[in-house]
Amino acid sequence: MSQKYDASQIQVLEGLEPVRKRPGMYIGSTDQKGLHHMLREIYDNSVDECLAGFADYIEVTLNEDGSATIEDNGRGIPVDMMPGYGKSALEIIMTKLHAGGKFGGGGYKVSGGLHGVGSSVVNALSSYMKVEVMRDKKLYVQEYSQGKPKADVKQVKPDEPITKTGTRTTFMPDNKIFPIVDLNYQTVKKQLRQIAFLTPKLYIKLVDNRTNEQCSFHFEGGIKSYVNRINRHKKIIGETIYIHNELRNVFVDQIDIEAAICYNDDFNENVESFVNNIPTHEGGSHLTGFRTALTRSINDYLKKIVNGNDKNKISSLSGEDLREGLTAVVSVKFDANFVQFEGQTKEKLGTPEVRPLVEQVIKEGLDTYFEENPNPAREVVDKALLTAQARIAAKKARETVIRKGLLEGLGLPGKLADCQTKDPNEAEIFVVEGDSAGGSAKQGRDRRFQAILPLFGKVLNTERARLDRIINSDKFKHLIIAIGAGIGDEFTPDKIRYKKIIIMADADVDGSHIKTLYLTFFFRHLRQIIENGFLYVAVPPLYKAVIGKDKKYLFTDTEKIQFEGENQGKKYIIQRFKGLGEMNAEELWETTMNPKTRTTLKINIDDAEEADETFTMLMGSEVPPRKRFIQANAKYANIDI
Ligand code: 0RA
Repeated sequence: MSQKYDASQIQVLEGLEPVRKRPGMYIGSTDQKGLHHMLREIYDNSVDECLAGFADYIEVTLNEDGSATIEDNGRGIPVDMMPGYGKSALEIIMTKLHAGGKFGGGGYKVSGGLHGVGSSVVNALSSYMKVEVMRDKKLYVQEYSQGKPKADVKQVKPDEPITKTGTRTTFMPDNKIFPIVDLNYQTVKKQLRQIAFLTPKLYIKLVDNRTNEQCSFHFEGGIKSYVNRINRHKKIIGETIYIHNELRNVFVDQIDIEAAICYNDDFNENVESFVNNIPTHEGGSHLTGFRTALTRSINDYLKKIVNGNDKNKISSLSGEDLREGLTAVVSVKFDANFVQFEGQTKEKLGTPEVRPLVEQVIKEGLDTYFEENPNPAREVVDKALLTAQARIAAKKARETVIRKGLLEGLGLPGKLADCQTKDPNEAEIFVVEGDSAGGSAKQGRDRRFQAILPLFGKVLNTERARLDRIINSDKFKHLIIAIGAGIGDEFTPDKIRYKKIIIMADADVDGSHIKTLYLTFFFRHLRQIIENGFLYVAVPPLYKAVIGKDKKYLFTDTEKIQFEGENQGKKYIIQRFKGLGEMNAEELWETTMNPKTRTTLKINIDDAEEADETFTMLMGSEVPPRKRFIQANAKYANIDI
């Protein structure tokens, strides 16, 4: 790490032609996710520079023209000539695939982006890009178009004397590649907040010049602050435990391991894991090591404090008992060259050597903590013992429920209007709130492949409900049976009857509450459905505009204002849909159900997690945050999901 870098250490591979041919191969996709990934690729380099100890400030600006600028106060990308290339290192880094992605001997590169592809890929997929480097009191600039340099790297006269070092990159995502070039302030804000939690040395600022919004992040407490944030509306048990250590190892060279752990009084678990600051939603070897250590350490401590004569006491806790109410952030950092990602979405750490290392560090850290902090330790153990007792009782209850054939024997719910196809790849099910909307949906659908399940009535508060109660609630029971794959331990993905499950609710506050509830339910009890990309929400229009014989549906208030602006002098009528039930079958089909004309939003784990947070706040055990939230939002009466 201490070795000096220069141009000769950067390995050069190939040109950028393949990137524009198959962008998805390099950035995953060209939708909103891929677009935001572009930005992340750029600032990850700045984060690397911070992790290497040379930068502590990153500023991200979303510019009015749709481009973005990322500036850091690192050493500045090297601009000296590359031996054997006759070109500046900067140009090679920006125009060659993988150049700068992997360093030669001595370069310990950590973050390297989701796919570790680096700046050149972003350059290739940008209609315009500019890199400004401040080094040696000089300013160097190079500009590009679709990855091709417009001229050699030039030293230019700065507006003001250069007193610092750093790199400033501006890029405009190419609208020939990305159908929508609209970087979302909230999405970027969330990403940067997470980076700041994971990189406590860093100061991050985000500015949106389109809306004049801005925010700054710096968390000295790092992932400990992160866990405290997760629990900010919860009642915690004990306190947040923080463990950190760095190991050397023949397989992964050097590895930095840290975890922050805290229990709360909920039934659910919320553990987030990261490898080199990249979220690993599917877990992997680091998380396995963490869980093993947690179970072993708490059980060791339990054995120490338990009275050997008391035969009624539970003598060992299962991993499941220790999950209830667990919140934790587990973060490991090691040389990106040894990182193997696997799983459905490449969000699972392979690298088996990491497991025992994490286990060792966490076990030692927890053992020491329990030894030195008997009071909070006792609280955690007592909670786990209670969970174990409840689990044993609930298991008995559940077995009775399942044995009674509550889920299997019953057949499909009477309210379900099933589709004709039995092929889950073609079949979709609309979960519709309310009987009148359900009626329109049944009439309007294409029965060959669309099923309708109208559900009605109060949704059970799954926040505090155990699985056996959820199975017994009518609403979710019908949904679980219709989907066909069971729930909890009994979940069998092969039995899924529809690979598109579309939640359809009104475009108002109640509708958004209902969506939150369903998303929370899936997030907690049928997470695999979200992970497989099977969950969607429908987007119904808010208004119908009629001009003479023509009609147009308007989906947002912005669209309505635009529409009104376009019609000066022309006569038109705008009708507001108060709910889905107000639309007739034809309207519902045209706007919300017909795959050719509708919009659906695919729900990802982040969306569901956010819904879960909102839900916790609204329904959870802590009253004050809910009250604050409702008061603060009463005027707008709008809950974003
Ligand atoms: C390679 C070597 C050096 C710095 C960097 C890359 C670097 C890259 C980026 C990308 C964004 N910000 C960055 N900051 C630094 C070290 C050069 C030296 O030895 O001074």
